[in-house]
Amino acid sequence: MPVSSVFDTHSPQAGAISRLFLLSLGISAIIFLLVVGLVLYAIVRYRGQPGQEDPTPVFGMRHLEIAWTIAPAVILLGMFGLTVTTMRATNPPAAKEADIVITGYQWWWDVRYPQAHVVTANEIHIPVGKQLRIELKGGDVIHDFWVPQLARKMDMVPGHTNELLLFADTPGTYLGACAEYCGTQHAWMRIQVIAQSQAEFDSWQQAQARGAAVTADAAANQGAQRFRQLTCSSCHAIGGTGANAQVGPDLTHIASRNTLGAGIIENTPDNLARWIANPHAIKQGVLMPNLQLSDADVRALVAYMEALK
Ligand code: HEC
Ligand SMILES: [Cu+2]
Repeated sequence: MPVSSVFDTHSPQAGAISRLFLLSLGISAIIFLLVVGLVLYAIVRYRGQPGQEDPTPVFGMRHLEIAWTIAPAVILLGMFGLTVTTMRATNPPAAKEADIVITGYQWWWDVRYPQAHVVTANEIHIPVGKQLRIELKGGDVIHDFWVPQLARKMDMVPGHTNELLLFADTPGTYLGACAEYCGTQHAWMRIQVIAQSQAEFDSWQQAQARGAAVTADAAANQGAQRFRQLTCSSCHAIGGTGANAQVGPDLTHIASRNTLGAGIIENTPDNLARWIANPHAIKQGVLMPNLQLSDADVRALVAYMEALK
């Protein structure tokens, strides 16, 4: 699994946020050490001695009071200025068509590329070195999109579209998560951003834009038929087959994804079978029902999904 550290940023906007964070951490550390140091010094230096009289109390000290009013005011003003600059650096420029539209659902992400007519889920492919404009929406409750190494953190609110810039300077897989508690499986609402060279990205996008693969495999065709009969198609879309419901993730190219259930398990044939047989055993409370399928149905459905490259 790739790691995701706020200290290892890969975009100008994430870098700006990280620098501001480190600066405020540094300033806070200095103030903390100063206060604790002075308290410790006073405790030791002015500790009571046997037979000593009480010291005379001191009231007011204008110079000191002016100093400790002005110093924090200057620090706060400075931080305010830097925060405004950072916000400017991380906000997208004035309205332009979105490159990717991401909608948060309990507990997965719907990902659309409107210009290329591509729909996928939980894994966002992007070309390296390009500032992409992302629209964020909430499909049911409030979610929050956060990929710390690449972009700022942003709420996904039902009925309101938010925007952010997504950029990666190096190819790789960057992890993110929902950062706004949204119900039982909030912790397993993970997202991957897969940054690729422009050529790799283009061929991925072309493959995703095609309808579902057609195979001659008997088991896979049996699975396709069961998919329609078993009401899978009342929740899932598979491009080019007439299944176009959007309650759950689009499955047109499910076999091309790394994970299932928004990152909870790797996408292998065995795991796919476990998921279809009973998704609740893997992701408790998930909004896909346990359809009590026979082993034969599970096998056929897995053969079908594995063909959906
Ligand atoms: C009531 C709606 C509903 C029905 C019916 C349903 N699903 Fe799902 N399915 C979902 C939802 C919602 C998710 C996403 C769950 C999550 O990750 O939290 C999902 C996830 C999946 C995934 C994982 C996709 C991914 O990218 O992570 C697969 C595979 C899948 N369903 C296959 C099926 C099959 C096969 C059937 C029929 C036997 C079926 N589903 C029936 C709602 C449904
Ligand atoms: Cu959440």
